[in-house]
Amino acid sequence: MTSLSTQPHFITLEGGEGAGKTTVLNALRDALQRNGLEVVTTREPGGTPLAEQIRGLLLDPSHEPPSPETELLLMFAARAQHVRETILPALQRGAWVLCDRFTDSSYAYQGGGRRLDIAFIAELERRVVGIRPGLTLLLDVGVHKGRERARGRDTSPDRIERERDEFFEQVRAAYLARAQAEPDRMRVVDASASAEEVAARAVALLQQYLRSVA
Ligand code: Z5A
Repeated sequence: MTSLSTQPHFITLEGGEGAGKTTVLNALRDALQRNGLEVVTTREPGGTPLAEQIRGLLLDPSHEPPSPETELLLMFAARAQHVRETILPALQRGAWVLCDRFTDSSYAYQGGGRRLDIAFIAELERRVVGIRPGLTLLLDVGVHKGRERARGRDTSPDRIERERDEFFEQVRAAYLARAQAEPDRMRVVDASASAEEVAARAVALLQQYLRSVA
């Protein structure tokens, strides 16, 4: 694999902590199913038994922190497995795939947050992943507000959730820069409103997208 193909039936959700991806994912799944479509929902890192084990390694705060390079390569190792075992087989049989995070997360967290070389991430994306989503919804919320929401839910934050606000500001800036560079694929949803309102905005963007690919 050395190039990237856009998969129109592949939709991803992105955003910082507490952006509300879970609620939106459920609303998008329901909307697709109401249109009579088969939907596979999945997440990253994870989405296969092996990739879920890699997720455990990545988020466990009890061992020594991985170097940024280790973190990046583990994200891509999990993704390589996920694409081949879950995403491509589903797309090939005609299902729609809704994924909570994908390669944009690596650009935002490992590129923006950890300051790793974007060209290296792009090379991994081409060689290891080979696909990109037709539509990505970026749920954008201020770092403080998002972290407050996540704190309300988490009893024990994972390793990445323990980072400083400054890290998450860099992640947010990287996401917004990507959305600005690819406005057709990546649509920004203001996620500071109520969960119902955010889900309704996301579903409206999905309906618009479905009309455009019909
Ligand atoms: N990561 C990476 O670094 N590189 C990569 O390539 C990939 C991932 C793929 C695990 O992801 C970590 O891996 C993640 C990025 C990194 N680390 N961080 N941070 P994850 O998706 O499993 O973890 P997460 O982003 O921390 O998930 P999250 O905090 O659960 O975000 P969310 O799914 O968007 O939030 P939520 O569970 O839907 O909502 C959080 C709480 O807020 C919950 O109590 C909701 O009821 C509440 N909520 C949600 N929406 C609202 C609104 N609109 N108003 C009020 N309250 C709300």
